[in-house]
Amino acid sequence: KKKTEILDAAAINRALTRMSHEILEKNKGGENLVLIGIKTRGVPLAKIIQEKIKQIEAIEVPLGELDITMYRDDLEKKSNYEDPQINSVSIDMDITNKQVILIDDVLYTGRTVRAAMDAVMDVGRPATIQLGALVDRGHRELPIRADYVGKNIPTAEQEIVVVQLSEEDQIDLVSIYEK
Ligand code: 3GP
Ligand code: 5GP
Ligand code: MG
Repeated sequence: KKKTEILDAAAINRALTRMSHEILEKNKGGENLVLIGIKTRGVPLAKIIQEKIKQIEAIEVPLGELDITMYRDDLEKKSNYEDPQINSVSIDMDITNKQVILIDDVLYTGRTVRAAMDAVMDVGRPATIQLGALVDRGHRELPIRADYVGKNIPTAEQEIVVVQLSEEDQIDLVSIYEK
């Protein structure tokens, strides 16, 4: 049941532009960056950021992908899950001494990001791992925070943040639903 539209296409685009500038500012340019999108919707977000960095600095930042699944038997009951599982790792570039930026659509408990950090550290030894999320909906269960946030959306546990991106959903929209 839809409640509110939080970000329209223009707002999503502006947030991603700002995050791209913040990434470049914090890392003093794009030379040593690697972007890693967390499937599904972290990947198109990472591609958009890659494209924006290309427009801003004329640098093509390499992009990898992680496929991580929550085995939450019931999405409505947060206590009922196992830890996220890594399904596939597609990181073809050398990440040694790189600034690795994980990109996900929604940051919630932090368990997916913890699993993503494990997967990255298995591949190599980056200089840093940073995190960008289009939406931070709160309710963290681990000491994890995002370095780059599109929008903080304080949510109730029973709410769902629905992220639609044109590459997957033919529309760019972030909205809140009641389960
Ligand atoms: P996405 O990352 O591919 O966009 O977590 C797997 C998918 O389930 C995510 O897809 C996300 O959009 C969707 N999802 C929607 N609401 C929730 C939720 O409350 N918890 C989790 N884990 N996933 C949710
Ligand atoms: P976490 O592991 O932080 O609990 O959840 C992060 C992952 O679950 C993200 O990849 C995200 O896609 C998904 N997720 C958790 N809550 C939501 C939500 O409310 N909306 C959407 N779209 N995804 C969510
Ligand atoms: Mg996601």
